[in-house]
Amino acid sequence: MRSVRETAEVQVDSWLTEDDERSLANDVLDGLTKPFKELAPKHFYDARGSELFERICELPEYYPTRTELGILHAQAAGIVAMTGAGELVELGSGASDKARLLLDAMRDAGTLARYIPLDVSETVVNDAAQILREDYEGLRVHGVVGDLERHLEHVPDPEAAPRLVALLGGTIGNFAPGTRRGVLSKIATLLGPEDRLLLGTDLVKDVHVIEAAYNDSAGVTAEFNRNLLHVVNRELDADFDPEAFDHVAFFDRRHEWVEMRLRATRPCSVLIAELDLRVEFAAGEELRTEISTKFTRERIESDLEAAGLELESWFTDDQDLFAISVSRLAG
Ligand code: SAH
Ligand code: AVI
Repeated sequence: MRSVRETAEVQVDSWLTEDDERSLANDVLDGLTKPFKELAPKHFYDARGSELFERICELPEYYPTRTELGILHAQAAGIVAMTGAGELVELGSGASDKARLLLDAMRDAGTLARYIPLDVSETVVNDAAQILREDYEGLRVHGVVGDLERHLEHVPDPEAAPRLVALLGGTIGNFAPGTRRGVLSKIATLLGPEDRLLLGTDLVKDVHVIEAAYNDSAGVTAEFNRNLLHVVNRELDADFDPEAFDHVAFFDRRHEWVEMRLRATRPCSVLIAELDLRVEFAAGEELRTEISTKFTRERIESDLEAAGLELESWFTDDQDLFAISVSRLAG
């Protein structure tokens, strides 16, 4: 563990070590040698990728962010009153904008004590820790830079009050179905009987609305998608030409998820020097970069149940675009 920042009120620990640089290398080795090439979406989020994601959140076509913010706006006070929560653990915290609504509610209830953001992106954890510390008097922030698939045991132990563990934005939908249940099971180990999981999930809806959200007219999602190639170029000394790849995003009705892919517009021979690996792309060949699952209430309930959790409350918007579920350890 590397301590990235430490003052009386702010501590940020990084669990991303040299091994984690190898995690990208190993993922690239596995993913680019498969018959159908694939890379994990967690590698999008270097500083530029996190910035591009924040721009996506502002796009008119990208409904999830504003819809989830609306739900939180309406429900945060009730959730805090129901749980008496004084701590917020946020997994995949990004810019921590949504956390503010929960922190405001805890402050208003007089219970606010500590915020624990965890993200793979060091810049977002550091920036959020600094800004939130300034904005909330007396708040302690303990940031964790790490991978929520591997570093959840480094989330600090609870202190006095019950806590909320939040995974918002629909990020759970970016994991494949089996991995998703594994992630939820690990998250369940963070919960005591008084604690609650807040899970933000995008819902199944009109396919045109979904596909527009991933094919915005300003091309920001396309740049976000290509950023993965910039990351591999920089981190592994590769020579992808990102402009030789088209952004592709479509809704797969059978799996009920969006697939984002990068399609080679011409034959490409790519050298990944650090791995001593040459990868060939035929013209038209695709690399899958992300799935983004769209849920039904039934599917969420069965995933929660498989992870030893039970649904307690279900909050959605008036068009049923997005949902926030509150769940607890199954009794
Ligand atoms: N929660 C925010 C950000 C969502 S974007 C919101 O709702 O707007 C997804 C965030 O999850 C990014 O900040 C990304 O860096 C982080 N992330 C993605 N995969 C992760 C992983 N495996 N472990 C930890 N963080 C991850
Ligand atoms: C972070 N995650 C939930 C986003 C999503 O919608 O699946 C990432 C994203 N990909 C393209 N646009 C946004």
